[in-house]
Amino acid sequence: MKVIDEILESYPAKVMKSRKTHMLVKGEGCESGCKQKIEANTRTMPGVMTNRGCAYAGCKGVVLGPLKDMIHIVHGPIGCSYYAWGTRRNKGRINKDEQNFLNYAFSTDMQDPDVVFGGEKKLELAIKEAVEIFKPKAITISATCPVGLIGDDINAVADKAQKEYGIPVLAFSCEGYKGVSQSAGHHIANNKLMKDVIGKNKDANGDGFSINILGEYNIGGDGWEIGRILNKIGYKVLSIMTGDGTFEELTGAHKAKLNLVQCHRSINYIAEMLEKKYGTPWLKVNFIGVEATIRTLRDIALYFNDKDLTLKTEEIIKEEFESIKEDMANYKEMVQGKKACLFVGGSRSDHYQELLKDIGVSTILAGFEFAHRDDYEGRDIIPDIKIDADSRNIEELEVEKDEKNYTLYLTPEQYDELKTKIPLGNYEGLINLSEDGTVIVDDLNHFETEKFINALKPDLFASGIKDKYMIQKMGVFSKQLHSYDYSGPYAGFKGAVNFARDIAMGITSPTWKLVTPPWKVVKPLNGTVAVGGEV
Ligand code: CFM
Repeated sequence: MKVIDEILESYPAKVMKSRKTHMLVKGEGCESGCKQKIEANTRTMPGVMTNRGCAYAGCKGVVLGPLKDMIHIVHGPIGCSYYAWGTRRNKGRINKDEQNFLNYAFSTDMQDPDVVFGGEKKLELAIKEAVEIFKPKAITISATCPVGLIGDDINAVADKAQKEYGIPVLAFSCEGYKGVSQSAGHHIANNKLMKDVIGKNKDANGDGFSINILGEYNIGGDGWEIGRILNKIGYKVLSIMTGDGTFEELTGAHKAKLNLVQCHRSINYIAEMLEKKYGTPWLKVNFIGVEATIRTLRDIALYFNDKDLTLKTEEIIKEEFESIKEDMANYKEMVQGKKACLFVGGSRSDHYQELLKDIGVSTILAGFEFAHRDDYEGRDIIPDIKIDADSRNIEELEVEKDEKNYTLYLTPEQYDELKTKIPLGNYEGLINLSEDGTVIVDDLNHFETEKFINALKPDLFASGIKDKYMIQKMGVFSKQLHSYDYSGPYAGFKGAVNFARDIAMGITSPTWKLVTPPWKVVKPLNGTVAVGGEV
């Protein structure tokens, strides 16, 4: 594709060589249906303006942060805390007498002397204070970069505090530099939750159509809309990992009969480990999109294979669909035929393609910030992924079969048969799910974003706060798909209408034609550039 060649040609040789492996056009040079390869989960080139976050963001910000009945202490300078504070992950509901600390930010507020002389004492005091004031059920400690650099032993502090206060105190060595992006932090959080939290409630009950929802973080209330639909059908949701989730629920999550995986990237480790340890299969689902939600609900019903449940599923699908049909059709009429680019973290660029399709908007570019090759190419390439030094940094937790709690809902034969019909234990990946001709880019940067916008002329560029305003100054509507621009929910049936409304409103706004970007108004500075030489 011309624009890709242009982008690559403007790079220095070394950058060009690397970036070349991170982009492709679906189906190009692959007409006979071959598998396309993309490089991912590697270091961003120094000097490139990436949208990625850090390992701490993935651990504390994404996976641990939404667990509302735990206190999450950040051991580090206050800036790191501010960055990972609740904001759009603070949607939690509680019943009377339950604990919710989502709106607090707990930090040790490390200062220069703590970096010089060590911060362990300060951390001990912070835990003491938190226990005395809030009496939480459990505490997490997340390490930020300086903690790892000076060598504070947060595990020792956590062990000591756990003995002293009699509650679980879990230390996460998720220093920002632990990986090439937030993805490393997801893995670190998954490992410890699996080791020290999930399965600890020996009296947990998994009767009925019990499920967990993994990789759903309740952004904009998505988890609530998903829960509403599932409860209506008759499922028993044991836990949500981790949106509006609790420590308490996680301890009994091992009893579920099926795990649904919404965001594959952030939680596939737990999904895999649960299957190995307890026999619970996982199913890749997508609640983003009307058609996607309907398909997902039917897939879940197929797994449980119960006559009444299947009938109820169809009844609810019909009822919900009827209630939104007209609104969806109206919005579709307003935006049909428009083109979108999607660039989000590690799963939404795939999920949102389906919702956009519902309203007639096609995706012409899709990319992830920090996904791995399996999120692009599908899980069957996992054995071919080369483990590099950066990935080796993070422990591959080995779990063993828990003989006492290991149960199979399906016989191995039933499992194999069903696997041919629904994505049981499988994720096909972004490339396979995209239409031919879609540009697929990993770790897109600002320079490339501008180039692609100029060449592809999308009507919508869905991304995040780091490039939203740069895009809008170019006269293109930009929708944040991380925070939803504080709108939502966008999941399920009712959420789809919210999304369609927001997109129709954005695309049809006359504003974009009126925008004159600052670089067209402000003249470049004139004058001779000093080049050195004689004075
Ligand atoms: Fe999963 Fe997420 Fe995402 Fe993600 Fe994120 Fe996120 Fe995201 Mo922002 S867990 S990968 S690390 S769906 S915070 S709720 S929106 S980049 S696409």
